[in-house]
Amino acid sequence: MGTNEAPAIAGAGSANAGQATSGEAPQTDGFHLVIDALKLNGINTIYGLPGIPITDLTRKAQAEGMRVISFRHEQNAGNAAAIAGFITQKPGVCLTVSAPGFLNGLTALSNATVNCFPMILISGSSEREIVDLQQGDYEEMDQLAIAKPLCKAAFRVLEAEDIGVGIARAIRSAVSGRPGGVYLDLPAKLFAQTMDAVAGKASLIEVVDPAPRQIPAPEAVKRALDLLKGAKRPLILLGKGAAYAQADADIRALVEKTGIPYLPMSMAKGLLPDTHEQSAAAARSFVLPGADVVVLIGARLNWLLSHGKGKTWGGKTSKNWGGQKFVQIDISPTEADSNVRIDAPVVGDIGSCVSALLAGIGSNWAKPPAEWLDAIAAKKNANLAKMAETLAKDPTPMNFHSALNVVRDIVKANPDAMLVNEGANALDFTRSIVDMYQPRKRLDVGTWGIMGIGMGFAVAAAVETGKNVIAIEGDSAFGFSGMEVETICRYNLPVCVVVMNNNGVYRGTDVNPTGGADVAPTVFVKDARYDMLMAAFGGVGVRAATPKELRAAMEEAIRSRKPTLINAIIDETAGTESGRITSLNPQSAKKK
Ligand code: ADP
Ligand code: TPW
Ligand code: MG
Repeated sequence: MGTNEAPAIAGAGSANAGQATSGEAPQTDGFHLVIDALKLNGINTIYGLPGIPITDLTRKAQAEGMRVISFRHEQNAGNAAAIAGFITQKPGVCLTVSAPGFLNGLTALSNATVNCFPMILISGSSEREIVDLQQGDYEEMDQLAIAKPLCKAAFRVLEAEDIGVGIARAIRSAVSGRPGGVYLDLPAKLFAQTMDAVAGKASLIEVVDPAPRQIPAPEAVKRALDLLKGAKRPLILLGKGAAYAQADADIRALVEKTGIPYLPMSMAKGLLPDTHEQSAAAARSFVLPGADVVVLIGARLNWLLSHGKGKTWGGKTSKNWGGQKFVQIDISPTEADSNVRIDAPVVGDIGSCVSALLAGIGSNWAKPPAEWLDAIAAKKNANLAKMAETLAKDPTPMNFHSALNVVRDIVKANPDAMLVNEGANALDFTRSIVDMYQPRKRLDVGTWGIMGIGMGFAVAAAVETGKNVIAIEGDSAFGFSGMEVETICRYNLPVCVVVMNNNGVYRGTDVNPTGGADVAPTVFVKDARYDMLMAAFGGVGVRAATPKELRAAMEEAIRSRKPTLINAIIDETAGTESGRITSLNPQSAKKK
């Protein structure tokens, strides 16, 4: 940095610009202060898309040694930043242009917040004095106001000397307490502001202890242990908060020392290997209504857990409570009682809470009654045997099971590969068929069940971990971010996309009831060649109609680490409406 960095807007200096113009004192500017502040805090990657007013920020960031991953649509860059945050516990940064670019990134910011992933959306914005008088500036929009209700915190920096504080506040807000998305608004003029380089450096903040431990109260830990001691049919539920917390060894010790069966939520799969003998995943519909005390670790009792009540939990109607008592370990004190009574809330960070529980458990904790464990084992083994039978079939055309049986083997042989997953049937079948063996390897549609995370997550998973990435995508789901296969090829990332091509949303068999020329709303072009899309950008495209072809293509993709897209031809009649959540689909009561 230095005096050759001429401000793009003449005279647009901050109050400090005056002192900066005197003599030969080296200067810095808004561009460099943003870059330096991020780097000072160990943030070395930006996911974004250039344009006014942040084009030069992307160039200068790259020049200063940051990795700048440029996308084809901001939503995908935002999803990449969000999942980078989940994987690393450091906020992922997404950088966009003003109004439309900002709005494109906003879905990802909002989704990150809902999922408790730390990210920072930094958007350039237009000139305040014009925007605020609504005089019609280029890409005019009051971005800060729009972002506020959709994220955890939102800030704007107007003066170059405040950039350090702005970035520090954004980082702390994203990762402390319950993690989430933060919006940082940087008006165009800020970037060109100059100030004395020494003063600029001094204005930056290296955030100390950005996500401080939050130690649970001893009486809360005791209350939880007392409740657990009396349990006859205890169950542990691991959520993605537990995966995020990176307290893997202690969580495993808690499960194993207590001998309590556990259920992993989707993104907690692999926290303990899915093949662990205490996993009750294959007996889910037995253990939820059967349990008497349930320990929630970083999992909310939202729709994914039927709100902790109703038939799933043994309640008589959808409103009835099943009678379970709950321990809830969560960093957010207001999460308790959100749906049903929480008898023992343990508020703190999961690492501290689990280690406090472990200390209280000691070495001679009584295992759960054999009656409970045996009943679970019987259910589980019966269900696993049924599944094995289904997976052994080799129907023509290939269906979800026979295709995913291949993916299951490939993941087993490559347990450190990252798995990205979206779709409806393509999601639900993958979740139940493909075992995970290591923590934070499964990345999916999360709390909203959002489509479109696929390629953004895949890019970040590859960039952040350097591991092979396997993305199992419904053909509809893939379409939301499919253009990023160019990005995958451009950065030569080891991503193997498998499109589960059943010619449409849920199924490819719907017909237009009017007999008109338009196809049904859920149906796509038949036998679409998604593989050619990857080939168009220099990657490897394969059409696989049999498990054998799929296996060969996946093995080669893993071996070569070349960008690969496998168009897996799936029986178009195989899927069900909305996959596993058919019951949430409103149906007209009116009979024709
Ligand atoms: P899932 O969808 O897997 O059930 P959720 O997203 O519903 O998981 O729940 C995650 C929970 O984990 C949130 O309530 C969040 O507050 C909590 N959480 C996230 N990180 C931590 C942490 N480090 N310590 C404690 N709780 C955490
Ligand atoms: C942002 C609604 C849920 S699942 C899905 C849609 C459109 C696609 C299902 O088809 P796909 O999977 O991917 O081919 P499969 O295997 O069942 O055929 N827009 C957003 N998010 C959601 N969840 C939807 C729409 C939806
Ligand atoms: Mg489909």
